[in-house]
Amino acid sequence: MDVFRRALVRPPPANFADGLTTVDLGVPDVERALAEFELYCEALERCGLALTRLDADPLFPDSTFVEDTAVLTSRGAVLTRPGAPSRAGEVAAIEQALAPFFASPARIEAPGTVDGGDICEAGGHFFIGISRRTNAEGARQLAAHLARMGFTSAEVDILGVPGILHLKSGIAAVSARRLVLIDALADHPAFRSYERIAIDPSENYAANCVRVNDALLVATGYPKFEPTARALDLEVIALDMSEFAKMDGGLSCLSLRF
Ligand code: CIR
Repeated sequence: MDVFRRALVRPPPANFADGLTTVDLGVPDVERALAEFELYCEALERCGLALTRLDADPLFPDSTFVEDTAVLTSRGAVLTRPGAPSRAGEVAAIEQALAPFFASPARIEAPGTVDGGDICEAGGHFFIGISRRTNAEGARQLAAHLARMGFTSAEVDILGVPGILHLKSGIAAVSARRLVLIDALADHPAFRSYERIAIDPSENYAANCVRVNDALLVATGYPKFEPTARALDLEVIALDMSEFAKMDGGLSCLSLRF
């Protein structure tokens, strides 16, 4: 797995509750979301990452979910074109913030759309989810950019998979060869050659865990997954994601790691 040294983060704005959501978990409490966000940032720092913190931006209520605006690799960056029109303007600030670290990033062009949440890397191979946010043209452009950098990729169509917004709502790579998967994705041919760790269907949200160097960030409140996570020989850092879950967000969405 790549060693991460930095991450880009952005706190939720005061109007966070005006963002997009498909779930019915209630209205997020912004004060509480900010407290969860701070603990998330502390966890990344404990993993050795230096954080670039952008200011909150009320023009974009979903802008705390920075992961969707770029695909960062060890060999270059691709700025995305988010699939939700209300989020398209989020990319400009991210482009500026990444400029010191990534010279001449590639970008997804219209009519392509890609949300970073649909992209999962496992040891130099990228799974690209086709979803309501990432379309076939966006996937094609991204695959070509990745190929130019020397990476391989495979598409995974999640349009028929109920209950997940992005591919990474249902999958995480905990090592180059080992994936955590929800049941609905477990038998997909793209994952056949991997060691697969199953998520109990009552705990699908737990699939969005994040490997950061020698640690695994997991969401609190998933008692079936927690012992599995603890058996992986990684430091497990459990974080409360209650307010972000209300807006369809998970652990991976809150940072761009590189
Ligand atoms: C959205 O609908 O775009 C946000 N409310 C949630 C985005 C979550 N991002 C992610 O899973 N990568």
